[in-house]
Amino acid sequence: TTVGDLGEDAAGRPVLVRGAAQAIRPVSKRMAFVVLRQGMSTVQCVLVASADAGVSTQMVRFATSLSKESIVDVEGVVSLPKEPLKATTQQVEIQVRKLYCINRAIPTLPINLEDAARSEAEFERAEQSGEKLVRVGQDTRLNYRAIDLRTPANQAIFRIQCQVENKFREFFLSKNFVGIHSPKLISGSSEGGAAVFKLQYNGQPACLAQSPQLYKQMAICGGFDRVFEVGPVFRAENSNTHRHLCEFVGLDAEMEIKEHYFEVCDIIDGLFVAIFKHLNENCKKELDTINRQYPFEPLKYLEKTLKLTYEEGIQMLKEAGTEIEPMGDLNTEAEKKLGRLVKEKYGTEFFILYRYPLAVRPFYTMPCYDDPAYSNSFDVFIRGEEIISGAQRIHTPELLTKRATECGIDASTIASYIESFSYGAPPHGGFGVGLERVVMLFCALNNIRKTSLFPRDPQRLVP
Ligand code: ATP
Ligand code: AMO
Repeated sequence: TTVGDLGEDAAGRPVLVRGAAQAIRPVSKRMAFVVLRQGMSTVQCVLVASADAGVSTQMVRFATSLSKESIVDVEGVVSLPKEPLKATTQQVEIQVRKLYCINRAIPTLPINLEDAARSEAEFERAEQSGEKLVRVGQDTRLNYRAIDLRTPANQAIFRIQCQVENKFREFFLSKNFVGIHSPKLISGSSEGGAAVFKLQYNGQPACLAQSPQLYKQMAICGGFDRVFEVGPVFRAENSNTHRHLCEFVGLDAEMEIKEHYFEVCDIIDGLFVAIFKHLNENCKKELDTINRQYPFEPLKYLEKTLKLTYEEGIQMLKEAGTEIEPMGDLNTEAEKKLGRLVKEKYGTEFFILYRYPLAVRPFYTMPCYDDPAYSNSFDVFIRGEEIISGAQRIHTPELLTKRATECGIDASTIASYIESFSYGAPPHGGFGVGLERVVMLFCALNNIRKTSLFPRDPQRLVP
């Protein structure tokens, strides 16, 4: 039996349920409650010593002697509760006939799950009423992630993450993209930056892929007109921020462009509107569960995604009193401010900013035909933070060599990539999304570590 499926229609039915004993409350020698949890759902189990039910006082004592989080099997009959139950639990009880302990947890866990599941508002209310509750810090949570992951909010976060990934795949398959897997052990940097993890590959220097960039483009050269990939991305980030991980899940796409790189933006528009709709319509339980611990406003987005030029963005910031170097990049603070301004003016927290200065984009980015100081590139923002970078790519070896050199990259280190464009290569473009960032920002969570199962940041390699 699945706890989440237990409803009033099950009343009177015998059931056998395995779960974790989340809370154990003795009432008397003859009576106790055990709250049993499976995933995001809990059900209250009632033990009452009675000869009719075959429940002895020893069994009640045994149940109350269990340590929290022990795994138990409960055999019993579903019943309607005598008193109203909390809205967060199943609205039926199980009258226990038999209870077996399958595996005991240690008596005192390093994290108290009830504390780990409380919202900030609960802590504040408790403080005001003089009750002492202990907040569970981020590091403690991550040190004992196997316990921390059991909170309802965490169970919901990773179900949402799975839905985003699944929708991403579904959407691309429906648009005739082919799923690919590019190598993660590669010979050099793919983004031109220094943030690479270096290693030895049978005596040769190598590194972990910073993105599938060069290989997804070479797949286009290889005759696949549309490809996507879901895979790990490694960045040797050297600072601790709320939105950078050293390993994250990259959702990447690359496609032939027929006339204009806005064809890529149209794919992003369709993809994300589909993802947001799906989450809002089909993941209500998960979103409500996250909301209870980490309250957030639903994301505001338009049916047709807003596109603004980088210049318009700079102008909006300028008018609001923020001076930005017009040909420089936006820093984190400016991105956030622009997010707020766009929300006020256009009523959306999801938008595309395009036509970035060429100088702030990677070497493979196509310069604008009308003004090569700008580029056919874009970033996409949720709640004022970047979730996507993308662009049209350079598809001629001459220009690619020139741009690599201008960006300080020795073209000989990426010779096979550059040569791929001399064998007949179509105009193309694509984009990369960070899965953890999408979930973090859709749910307005304040830290990317919350949306990574076992996060890797500059300090953390275990667990
Ligand atoms: P990516 O670099 O992969 O595109 P990003 O969110 O870091 O993702 P950028 O446009 O490079 O986007 O950076 C935007 C701003 O974020 C930078 O101006 C800088 O303020 C900040 N930033 C970027 N990387 C880091 C980092 N590793 N540590 C601290 N701050 C960073
Ligand atoms: P970029 O470097 O902007 O672009 O990365 C694409 C997206 O990946 C996410 N991201 C990160 N997420 C967590 N931790 C990090 N350290 C981190 N760095 C990036 C962000 C970002 O928008 N090759 C290009 C994409 C392309 O043009 O196709 C690229 O890698 O959500």
